[in-house]
Amino acid sequence: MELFGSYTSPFVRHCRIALLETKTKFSFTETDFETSAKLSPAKKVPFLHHNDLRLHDSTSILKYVRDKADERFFADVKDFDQYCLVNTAMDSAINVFLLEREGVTADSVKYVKRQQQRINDILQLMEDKEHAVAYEGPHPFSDGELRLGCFLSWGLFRERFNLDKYPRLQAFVDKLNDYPYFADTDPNRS
Ligand SMILES: N[C@@H](CCC(=O)N[C@@H](CS)C(=O)NCC(=O)O)C(=O)O
Repeated sequence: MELFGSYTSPFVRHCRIALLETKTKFSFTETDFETSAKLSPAKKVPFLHHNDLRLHDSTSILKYVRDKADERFFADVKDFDQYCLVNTAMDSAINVFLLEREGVTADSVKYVKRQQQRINDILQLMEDKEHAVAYEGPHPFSDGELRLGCFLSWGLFRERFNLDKYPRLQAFVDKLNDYPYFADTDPNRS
C-alpha cells in the first residue's frame, strides 16, 4: 500500500494516523503540487495506490483502511456530522491559505470572506461541544475527533488562527498531543 502526500497536510495526517492505528503496512511517498497534479485527477493529496486500486481522497482512504482492519468508520451519525463540518472548515481554510499566497484576500473577494466566516462559525460550534469524552472504540479518539485535531493542529502550525478564544479546543489539542500517533505525525516534526 502506497500513500502519497505531504507531512504538513492535515488530510494526509489523518490517513497516516489511521494506518498507524490499524498497524497497516504502507509506504509514504512525499508528493509536491506538480506531482499530485500529474498523478491524481483531483490534483490533491492524499491519494493511495494498492495493487490496482486507486483512491483519490482522504475519506475513501480512511474508509478503506478502517474496513480492512474490521473497524467501523463512524460509530454514530453525530461523529460523522462533526467529521463533515470540520472537513468543510478545513477545505475552506486550505483554499483561503492558498488563495492568499496568490494575493486573493477576504478584503478583495466576497466569496473568500464567506469562507473565512465558515471557518470561524465552525470553530465556535466545536468550542461549544464537549470533546474527548468517553468513546467506545478500539482507539482513544473517533474519526470525527481526529479530524478536528488534525484541523486545529494545522491551523496553529500555519498560524491561520490561534485558540485564545477557544479554551475547550485548546484543552482538546493538548490532550490529543499526548496521544502517540498524533504526536508522531505532528507537522512541526517534518
Ligand atoms: N477532499 C480532499 C482534500 C485534500 C486537500 O485539500 N489537500 C490539499 C493539501 S492539504 C491539496 O493537495 N491541495 C492542492 C490544491 O488545492 O490544488 C481529501 O479529503 O483528501
